[in-house]
This record gives sequence, C-alpha cells and structure tokens, in this order.
Amino acid sequence: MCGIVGAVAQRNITPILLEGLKRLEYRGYDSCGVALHVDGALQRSRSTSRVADLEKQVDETGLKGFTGIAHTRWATHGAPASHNAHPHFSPSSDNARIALVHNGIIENHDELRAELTALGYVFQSQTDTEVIAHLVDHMYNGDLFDTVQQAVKRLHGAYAIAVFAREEPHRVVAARQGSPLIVGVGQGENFVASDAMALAGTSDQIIYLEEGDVVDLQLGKVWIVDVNGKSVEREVKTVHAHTGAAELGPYRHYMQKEIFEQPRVIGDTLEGITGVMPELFGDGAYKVFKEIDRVLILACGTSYYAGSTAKYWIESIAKVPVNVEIASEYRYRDSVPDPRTLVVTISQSGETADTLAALKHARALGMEHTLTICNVATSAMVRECKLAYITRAGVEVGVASTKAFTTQLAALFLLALTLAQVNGRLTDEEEAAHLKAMRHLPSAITSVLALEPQIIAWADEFARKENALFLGRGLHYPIALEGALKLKEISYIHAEAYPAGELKHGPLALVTEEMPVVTIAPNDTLIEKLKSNMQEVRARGGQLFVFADVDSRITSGDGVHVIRMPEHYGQLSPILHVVSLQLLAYHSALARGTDVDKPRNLAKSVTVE
Ligand code: HGA
Repeated sequence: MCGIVGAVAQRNITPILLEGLKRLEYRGYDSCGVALHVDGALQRSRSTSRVADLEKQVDETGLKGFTGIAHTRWATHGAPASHNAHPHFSPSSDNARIALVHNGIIENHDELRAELTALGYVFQSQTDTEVIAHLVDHMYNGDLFDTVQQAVKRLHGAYAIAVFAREEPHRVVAARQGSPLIVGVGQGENFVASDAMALAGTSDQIIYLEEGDVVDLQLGKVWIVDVNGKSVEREVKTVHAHTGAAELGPYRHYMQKEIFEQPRVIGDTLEGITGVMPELFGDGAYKVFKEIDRVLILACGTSYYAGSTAKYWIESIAKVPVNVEIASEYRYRDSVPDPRTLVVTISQSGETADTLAALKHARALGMEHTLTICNVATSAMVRECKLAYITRAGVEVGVASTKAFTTQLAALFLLALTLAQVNGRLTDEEEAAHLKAMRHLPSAITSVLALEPQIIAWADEFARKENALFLGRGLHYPIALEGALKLKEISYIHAEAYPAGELKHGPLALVTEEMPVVTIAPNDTLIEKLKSNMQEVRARGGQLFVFADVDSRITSGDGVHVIRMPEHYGQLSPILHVVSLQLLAYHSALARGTDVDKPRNLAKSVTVE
C-alpha cells in the first residue's frame, strides 16, 4: 500500500514519476503527489483525486525537474485530504528544505511529534509521515545520506521512504524497514520505487533493498549501507516487469475482465503439468515434503479463504493435518511450534506485510520448511521462502481479487495431490483422474461464465438490499465466506457467511423476508443436510438464492430462486462456485454504481500491518 517513485537524472523526470504513479495506483488512491527540485527550490503538486488529475495539474503548472519523488497514498494516519497527501515538506510549505514520501506506519510518531513541536516545527498534517520529514530537517547536517542513516534510527515501525534536500539538487536518499523498496539502476540516472513494475520501460536493472538498507542515489552512483551502516553490494537483477497496463478490451471494468480471464489463467497456471511431481514446488521439495507431518497455512483476506479451502483438500486427500491462521493474528499470539511443519504462505502480491511478518515469526520459532503460493515471482515472499509455486494469474488490477484466488486454489489442489503422493496415498489411477479434472477446469469455468445473464437478473434485486447471508457447508463454506467478502468489498452491502448448520445457533434471528440468503448447493454428501437448513430459512420468510449443481434436485419455487451450475465437479467444485459468486458481487456493485475496480477505503498489495 502506498506507492513511491523517485528519480535523479539529467532529463525532465516528471513523466517517469507520473507513469510510475499510474502503475502504482493499485496500492492506494486516497491522494497522490509529486515534488521536484526546480531552480534551487522544492515545488510540489498534490491531488485528492486520481493520478490522471494530478497529471493535468502538473501539465497546467508546467512542473518539471531532474530530481524528485512522487507518491500515491492509502491513508493510515489522517484523512484522505490534500494537506495529508505526500510528499511532505519541512520545515514548511513556503520554505521547504526537505521533501519526503513514505509507505508504512511510524509507531512512535506521537512522541516524535511532541519533541519536534517543542523544537518549533509546525505540523501541517495529521500523518505520521510528516514527523519523518521534520526529523530529517532537524538532523540535517549538509549530507542527506548521513542524515537519513541517523534519522531512521529514531523510527519505530515500518517504513519505505524517499527523500531529497534543497541543498543537494542531484541526490535522492531512500531507506526501508518493513515496507518494500527497489532501486532501478540507469545510465547516468537512478531510480527508486515500491516495485519494479513502476519502472518498466525506464530501468530493468533492479536491486531489491534489504531490511534496514539506506541507499544514496546520485547521477552516476548507487551506494547502499546496511542496517549496521556498513557499505554493501546488493545484486543487480535484470527484471522484465509487467507494466500492468492491460487493455480493458470489451469489458467495463478490470474486475469483469479478470473474472473472464479465469479459464485462461488457470490453464496457464497448470500448463505443462503432466504428472504430480514435488519439484513443481521447487528444488528440494520432495525432501521437505517427506520431512513434514503437518501444514500451517498463513494468509490474509481472500488468500486466507484459499487456505481454508486447501485445508479440506489436504486433510481429505493427503491425510496431513492442516492449520490455517490469519497472519495478523498468528504473528502476535503464543503458539506451539513444531519444526516438522510445512509453513505455507499465500499472497497475490508476495508483499503482504502481515503475511511476511507471520512467515518470519514462524521461522523464528524454528519452522524452516517454507513454501509460498504467490503471483509475483520477484516478490519478497518468494525470496524469503524455500519453496514456491508461482501462479500465473498475470497482473491483477481490480482491488477485489478474483483470478488470483482461483489460481491459488488450483495450485493448492496440486499441493494436496503432491503431499498425498509423497505419503503414498495417491494411486496412479487417482492421479490420472484428478489431473484430467484439473485440465477440464478451463472449459468448466467457461460454462459458469455463461450464466452471467441469469446472475445479472439476481444482482438487480441484490442491489436494493443492505444485508445478505451466504451459506455453504464443508469445502464450500470458505467459498461462502469469499462470496460474502466480494459482495462487501465492492457493493458495500453488508454480507456474512455461515456454515449452514450454524444458522440455528444465532444468525437465523436475522432472517426475515428482507434477507437474501445465497446458498451454495453442490451435490455432495451434505446436500440433504443443506436442504434442511434451507427449509429453516424458508420457514422464516428468507429469500433463497441457490447455486445448485445440475443434479442437486433443488427447484425454483416460492421464495426459492435457483441457478443451475453447468456440471457437478466433485472436489474441484469450489473453483466453479466461486466464479458465480464473483459475478453476483460484480453485477450488484455495478447496479449500485460503485467504483468497482477501486472500492472505497481499500487498496491492493497490503504492505502495512
Ligand atoms: N502512514 C502514512 C503512509 C500510509 C501507508 O503507507 N499506507 O499504506 C500515511 O497515512 O500517510
């Protein structure tokens, strides 16, 4: 969250900074801003609208420069207002000596604010970031690189910062601790950004800064010191980052496009898999899988629901016990570590702060067998884990995850099969049958997508509601949770999901004629139990909206609306059912007129805790 770009060059860098911000806008869109060194002074432009608006502003004012920084914000401290937008200046807007942008949270900001206020600094914003700008200004000794190294020692919490000073027109200094930051090395010019995608087309020579690094960027020089202030060489990697600038094509939103891409990206994720092989998860995977006798899955949000689905698969197919934990809880609770655990992290971006911290916590507890299911091969998560399975969802632009989720599920199903095989629990016939079903997934999903017109009819009704319940059982309970999350995220309709058997233990009290109850009804061993739960809802007047397998024997009637799923799909059924729930959320949001790709208060790639 929050995107940073910075540059020091011998040409006008405004277009590079703005292009970088556009590509980083997924990380936050509460406000954005750019600051440049112009004729011996610091100038900035900020907007509480989108980067396109900032670009117009910059065009109008003709803001140009060779050295500068830019930022797109997801607010943590202080409202999404223009005075809180980065870059922040110090000591004041009219007399700026220091300009600074920040991604992260400074936990001791209150204490520093009091100290700096006592020194005469007047704060213009409610952000924790402004304290860093004033701190750097206060400590400034004529050498920005040295000053920043001293200043960051006073910060508690997480930060990626980029800063420049009026007195040093050809220098940008950056530092990171707990938030991502990369350097793009150029010819006689250098760059810094939150991720390599921001610099695609400008520099593909990328250095991934490590925790505690401080970097000095000058025209012909990149100098890095580590957390101990020691000069270090970091590897420069050639990274062909995606620009993320995918065309919308015939779609109205990226989310819709990404929902419809699922047949292809699941095919891509499983491409070339001719058999279940531990090596698909990386070198040495066989040995690791042999040495473990339990699995701990750490994730947040939608990825957590992918992990929750995987628990059902891994326990039933591989008979390996699985715990799934919300990363932000796990990292702070006392747990009982077991070194014979496979720690699996799931993250679309591979930069999710809570998941990364939970992974480090697990390792600190002595659990060294780590695997990540991740969509970004160059991410911190992939670098930090011993094993990895890279999903091939491609760049996901919509903030509400869709194709990343289903590709995670495909990878996790493969993990379940692999653990079963390593444990001698997968016969050749079973392997062949599962692989056949997986290969058929793209065409099965295509059939679900064809249900869109029926789902649109339901969505028109949903759009008028303020609450909804989602029910599922077994394997489909996490899918109900994901369906409710999707609806909340983009349509702002309050939605909750329950395992259907839990209704009578409380939530049934909410059911009236006004309550739509979405029910996932695959024809599995729990179907008769589920039908009883549906009766309980009907008896209270609740309106049932049922996604039923073709052979579930549930028919439309009074207060019961049924959409028939095209096929009965056994254990892979969650991957099909979630697609219909994505469409329901998308079309409900569309009918309510919300900003589907950039829902309020949210951002992609959650790099703060
Ligand atoms: N705390 C700063 C930066 C926010 C951030 O990094 N969000 O992801 C602010 O609120 O401006």
